[in-house]
Amino acid sequence: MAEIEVGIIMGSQSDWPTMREAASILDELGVPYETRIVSAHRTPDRLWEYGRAAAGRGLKVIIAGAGGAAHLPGMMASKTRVPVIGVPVQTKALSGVDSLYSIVQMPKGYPVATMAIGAAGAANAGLMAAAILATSDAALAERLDAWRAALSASIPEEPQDD
Ligand code: RP5
Repeated sequence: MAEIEVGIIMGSQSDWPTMREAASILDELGVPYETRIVSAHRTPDRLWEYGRAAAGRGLKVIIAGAGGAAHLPGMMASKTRVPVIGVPVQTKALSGVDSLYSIVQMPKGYPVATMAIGAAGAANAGLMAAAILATSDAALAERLDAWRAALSASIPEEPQDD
């Protein structure tokens, strides 16, 4: 079985409908991953342990999604040198702007590659993770190129009436 190199983590079960968009993309591209609920506030010890072990376990990318006071991606980036891609989950109260601002404005030294708010951001996180792994995996690079070409080919040249 292929080694798992991508971790998809999220602050809550309620983030999964968004974060499964990242998982779907990785499924399409044949990239194995693991999924975990790791909350910065509710399970800080779990966060610490996941970050402490991440590089040694062979993880190459962590996709971290959270909403509201979304500290998970930044805290994970502080705990591991494994690249962290942050997904701001859309919230009811502030539409995900709270999540975005909580994730994007990291202090110098601990970067988080922050995606767009919501489902598009989660899907792009999957694509970004695949692109990172594709720099050292020629077969995955071919699959990613084919995926991108298929998307491009699916876009009509002219708009249609419904
Ligand atoms: C954050 O709080 C989670 O990432 C989630 O987006 C948000 C709300 O969590 P629940 O109250 O739905 O569990 O930690």
